[in-house]
Amino acid sequence: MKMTFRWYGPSDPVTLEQIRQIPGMSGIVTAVYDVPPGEVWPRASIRALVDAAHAQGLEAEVIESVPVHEDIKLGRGDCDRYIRNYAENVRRLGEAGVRCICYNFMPVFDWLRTDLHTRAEDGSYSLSYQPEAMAALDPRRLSLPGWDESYTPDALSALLDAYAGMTHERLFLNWARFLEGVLPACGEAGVSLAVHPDDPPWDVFGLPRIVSRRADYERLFDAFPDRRCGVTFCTGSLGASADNDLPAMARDFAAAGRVHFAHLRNIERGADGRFREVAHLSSAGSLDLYAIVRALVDGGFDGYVRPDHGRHIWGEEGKPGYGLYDRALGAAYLNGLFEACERR
Ligand code: DNO
Repeated sequence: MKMTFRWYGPSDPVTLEQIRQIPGMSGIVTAVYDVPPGEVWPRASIRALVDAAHAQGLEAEVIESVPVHEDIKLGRGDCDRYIRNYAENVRRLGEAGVRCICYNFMPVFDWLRTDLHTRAEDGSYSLSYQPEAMAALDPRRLSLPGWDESYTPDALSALLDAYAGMTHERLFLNWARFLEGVLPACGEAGVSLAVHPDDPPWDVFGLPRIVSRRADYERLFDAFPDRRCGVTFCTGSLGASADNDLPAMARDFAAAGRVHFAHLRNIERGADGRFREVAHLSSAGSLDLYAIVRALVDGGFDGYVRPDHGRHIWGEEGKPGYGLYDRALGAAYLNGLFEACERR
């Protein structure tokens, strides 16, 4: 495996100089952030990211994310042009040495939490999700980080209207059309696609979600035998549902050659879908990170890993989930788990 760290570009308060000092870091996970979803990324912007990483002795082989335009998910309007643009991004990223692209296929909203500053007893802060707070939210007026915040309230309303009547089945067919358009470029460019699971892994605000359960993955793998059509195994997302058997899924998906990227973190699950993000250690939450890493390794996993959301500790402030300290502690812990599991 290759241990990586997410970096939000030159405006990220966490610097490349800091990232390179975390033991075992092979590279960064990043993206071009100033191009609207659906458009082609300028080669110069891609180059600048790669060069910045290389200048610090880090690789830039993973992109998270190239966003999928809503017209593709809706199967409407300019969707074929957006699919062609996506394929062009895959080729350009491949030319620049990128090997893995993470994306998601969640309608409108990316990851959702109801509180970004939940205080734990030890004084650290983390993200959490409470179903009753969720029920009180009006999706048309929502303003939480974690998804495209550039929508005006009117644009967001129009988009939600466009999804009226969208079914799981139609969404899957639109996903398949996207993959048929993009996978040939992945083959040419030597790039793997790694779909991120729905977070949380259930429908929200009446919008269907289709990357939540083992059966969703089995359908994808059956429809697309090409291993480049793969997954980002995100433990915190999938693990929010107690129905997902993470070690079994990790082992089986890795053995099928589909896990190109793993987001590893822990959560503490409560009743009725509530959860709170915690430190990475198995003992800190509901997920057995040791069993998951063991399963990935047993399945032959040889992809990219990153510590996912950290808590805010030691007074650090900044982007929710993406401070330096707790993610660095997470990386150190995960390096230990992998070393123990990989050494026989
Ligand atoms: C949250 C991330 C997600 C992820 C996208 C991938 O912290 O895991 O926002 O980047 O869903 O497209």
